Amino acid sequence: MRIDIITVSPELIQSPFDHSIIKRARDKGFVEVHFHNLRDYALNNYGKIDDYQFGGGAGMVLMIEPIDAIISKLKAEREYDEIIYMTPDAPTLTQQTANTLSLKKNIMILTGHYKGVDQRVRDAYVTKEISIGDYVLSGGELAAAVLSDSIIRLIPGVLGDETSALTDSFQDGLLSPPVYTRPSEFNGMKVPEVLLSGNFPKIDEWRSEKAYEITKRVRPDLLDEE
Ligand code: 6GU
Repeated sequence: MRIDIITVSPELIQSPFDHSIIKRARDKGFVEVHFHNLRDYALNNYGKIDDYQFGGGAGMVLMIEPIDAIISKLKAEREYDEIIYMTPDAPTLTQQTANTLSLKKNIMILTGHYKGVDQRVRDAYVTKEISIGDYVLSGGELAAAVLSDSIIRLIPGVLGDETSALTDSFQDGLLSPPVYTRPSEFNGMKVPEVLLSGNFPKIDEWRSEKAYEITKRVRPDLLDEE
């Protein structure tokens, strides 16, 4: 997979890609991530990429020309499965969306800043818009890192233990059950007996029950959706 990220602040987004599972995925060639600084496509030597909004109102709007320049350049080099715009006024990212995107070949992610981008960018180029939740961030960079992480870890082969992504919270519509490791007792706090029993059908059953219990308690809305 190849992910191209267009941003005003590459330095704000790069570090999550240099650690842990995502770094390993890049090192092993499962994913290539390229960052493009929108300022390199500015209209003039002052690096102008934004302007006041027509009709008045606070906040600057990212202009269409620099964005057109970088998107056109990338599109001439390869075909993109999706051109995604990160914005709070969009459908919320779900595990299902991450699953679907993890099977794509080339993805472009455009991150907004200030008041966002000129609507014509969204109308003309963007094929999918994604928010990461009902709150506002100062820019789309962190959201793009979140989206990329959720996708990259699902690329077949990235997680060593192939089953581990399948047992994630949300993958079966439920949150994850609690986990424990050694010691089996700490300051009088004991690990549930069943997990030490070696009885795997019983352990599976306990985990399913717990997953259901926890989902019902903290995210009952997930059960309603079924
Ligand atoms: Cl994608 N961008 C911004 N700026 N804020 C957000 C968001 C995105 N998703 C949730 N809040």
